[in-house]
Parts: sequence; structure tokens; C-alpha cells
Amino acid sequence: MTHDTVITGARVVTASGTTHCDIGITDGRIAALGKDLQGEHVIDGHGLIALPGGIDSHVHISQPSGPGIEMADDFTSGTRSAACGGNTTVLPFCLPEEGRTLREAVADYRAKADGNCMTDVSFHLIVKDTDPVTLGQDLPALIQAGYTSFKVFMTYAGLALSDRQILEVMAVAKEQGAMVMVHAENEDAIEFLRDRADRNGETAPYHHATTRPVPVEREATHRAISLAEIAGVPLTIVHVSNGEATEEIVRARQRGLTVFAETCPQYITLTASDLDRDGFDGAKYVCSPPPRTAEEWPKIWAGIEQGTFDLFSSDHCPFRFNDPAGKDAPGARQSFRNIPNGIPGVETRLPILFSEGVVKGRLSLERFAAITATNHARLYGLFPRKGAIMVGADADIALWDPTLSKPIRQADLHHGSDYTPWEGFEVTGWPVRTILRGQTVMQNGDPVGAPSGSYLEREAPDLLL
Ligand code: DUC
Ligand code: ZN
Ligand code: ZN
Repeated sequence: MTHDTVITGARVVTASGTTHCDIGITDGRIAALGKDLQGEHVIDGHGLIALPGGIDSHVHISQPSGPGIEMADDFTSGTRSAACGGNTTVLPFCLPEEGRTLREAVADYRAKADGNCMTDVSFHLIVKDTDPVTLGQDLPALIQAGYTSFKVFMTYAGLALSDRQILEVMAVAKEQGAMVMVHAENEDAIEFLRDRADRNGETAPYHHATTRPVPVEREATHRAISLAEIAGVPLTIVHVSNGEATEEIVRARQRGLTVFAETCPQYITLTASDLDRDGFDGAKYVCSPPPRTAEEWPKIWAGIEQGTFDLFSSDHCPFRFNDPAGKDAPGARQSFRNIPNGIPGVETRLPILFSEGVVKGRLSLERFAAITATNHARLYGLFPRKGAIMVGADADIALWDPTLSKPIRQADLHHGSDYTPWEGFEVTGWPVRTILRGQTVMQNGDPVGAPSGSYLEREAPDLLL
């Protein structure tokens, strides 16, 4: 049989282990794994590693961000950046604009994404309203239509839900079989600390970090887990930043609860001191939870190595730095309260983890594949179509050169933001080709071809990671 495309000679990280073989691709799917496969097109994979295309299940694209504030990426630039970073699927969050329903928000997002994506996409929901129509009609209907995961916030005015509201939302998740993702930070505690900081004149970007200390996150993590236990649902704690919150997750699992956890590159590479950089530069690092101290990094690494973290995502939430619609928002230089929260990272997530994890000997290739692709596909209902190199799956593959060394440079990236928090960060191991359903969408760091990404319908979460 002659395949449409054959990738020859790569070291292939399959769903069950690592081997040297050819990959035969026909009609956008992986048709064969074997020796001496024949193809109309041949991609020479010798010296390269074939990994499942990255799935970044935590990104923000074109998300409404308040009056006058604009996210730096739309679906065109966000998914272009994702593809250039070795990803083939991203899962952004769908947040209703003020006054719009969740159903309308989904329709708005679908219209924004359609025809513009260089990776496949699927949306999580954000539940910020708990009125009877949202919880009784819209949310159940959307879950049944394949939007099988949603996020709730314990912080941010206008988004934060009370404990009672979280329980009501969890009850819908239980009934419908959806996954609840929680942003765990205690809003009241943050407001108390911010008011005190205001009185003390502590208004610089650094105080974004001092007013969201570790106990704010640890307490909310514990409470979110307890609420899920009371409601009888599994949950995912997203963007875990520190050791104490990690311990809460470990303890919950020891009690037999089904708790999944995600961490991000910023929590193994950045610190709160980055928010204290000269002038207004600290604003480039304002995200929530904030980067901690370097003492937390080994605790997060231990969680990655020991399996506490199932997911390694970017939490890509890009704003431009030199822009009044971005980090330099009105009042931002007067108070960190006015700095939009979030950092760009969808293109650098995989290289940072590969370099710091695989190349430095902390992570096997199999575990890298699991926490950057396979587990995302399983947990969010995309497996077995996505997330693994195996016969029958979509031919979503990233080819990596494990020896290529170069620093991260804004000039080389493809997001809409005008900076990267990792400027100058040395990386060994880069994706050199990204293949989406058999078609090359990135080669040697540059995007290739017209947007060909599609919207992915999802199944229920697979809780047996
Ligand atoms: N939470 C996120 O998940 N992303 C960006 C900002 C935030 O608070
Ligand atoms: Zn969040
Ligand atoms: Zn996020």
C-alpha cells in the first residue's frame, strides 16, 4: 500500500512506548506504524523525535477582557502561534460578553474561530451566571452538545462564584457528566490584602504577587476540593503554582477523591521578583496565580515527576505590553489592580518543558507526551482521535530536533503580543515541523499553508488517566 505521506526513521513516541519506525499517513489519519512503509510524500525523520502534536487545554483567545482592554490574540494569531510551538489542538475558554448568554457566547466564538485556525480547536465554557436559565437549560444543553468541560472562578469581581453557587454548578456537572475546572484563589482574602496595600501605597506591579500569596491559593484549593467532595463530582484544579496547593491535591487523592491537576511553565521558570523588574516591566509578568519563589519550583517539579500533575498547559492569556488596550491600560502605572492579568505562552510551553524536563533528565518522553497531549485528550473527551501516535488516530504529529539549541526570542514568535516573558531563556530541543491531520502547518519555526483547523466535538471526560 502507498500512503499519502510517510515519515521515515524518527524515534516515535507512541501511546504504549518509544520505538523507531515509519509512520504511514492516509486521509489525514495514521494508517500504519512499521518498517519500510511507502508513501507519495516522504518526510525524513532521521535524527528527529516524533511526538503527538501538543494539546494545550488552557488558552485564552479573543476573550472579552473588560472595557477598552483587548486580548492580543484572535484565532488567527493564537492558533498560528500554537502550531509554531508544536501544537495541533488548543482549547480556549468561551466567556460571555456582558449581557450575553452562554449559548450566544458559544455561537459568537464559533463564528470568530471558523476558517481562521491553524490548529484544531474546541471550547471549554466559563460559567459566571447561575440563574435558572443558565443552570436549568443552557448549560445542560451545551454539555449534551459536546461542551463537556467548564471553568468556575473563586476570584475576580464579576466572575467569582460563592460556595453555594459553585455547588449548584457542580450539581449540573454531576447530572450531565461534565468536568469542572476551578481557578482557586480566595477573592475576599485578596481584596483584604489589596485594600491594605492601597493604604500603604504598595501599588507597583510587584504587589500583584504580594496580595495573592500562597495561602490564598492553598485555602481555595482545599475549599474547591471539599465542595467537589460534597457535590460528588470529579474536578480539575487549573494552574497550580506552589507546593502547599499541590499537597492539598495529594491529600485529596489519598482520601480517594478524583482530583486532576494542571501546572504551567511560569511556575517552574518565573518568580515574583520578575514582577519587580525596573520601571513598568514587571507588568509583563502579571498573571494569576502569580509566579512564586524559586523554592517552589522543585515542589512543582516533584508534582510533575510523581504524577500529581496530569496536565501541563500554558494558560496563554496574551496582552500587548506597549498598548493602552493591554498591560499599559489606563491607571495601570498607578496601581497593579488595573493591569490586565495574563501572559503569552502557547508557543513556548512545549520547548520549555522539553528543555527543562526531557533534556535535563527529569522527564521521560512518554511522560512528556502524556502531560502535554494524551492526558488533555483523555480528560477533555478527545481520545482516541487525538493525543497519541497510534493507528486510527488523526495524524497530528510534532517532529522535534532534540539537539537544536537557541534562546527564546520575541522576534521568532508568532503570537499577537509584543513581548515574551521568556526573552533570552535558553532552550535545547525545538519542534521543527508540526503536522495537523497529515498536513504540515509549521516547518523550521514558520507557519505553512492556509488555516485548516476544524472545530472538534467532544465526548464525556475519561476519568481513568
Ligand atoms: N486565570 C486564567 O486561567 N488565565 C488568565 C488569568 C487568570 O486569572
Ligand atoms: Zn484562571
Ligand atoms: Zn487561564
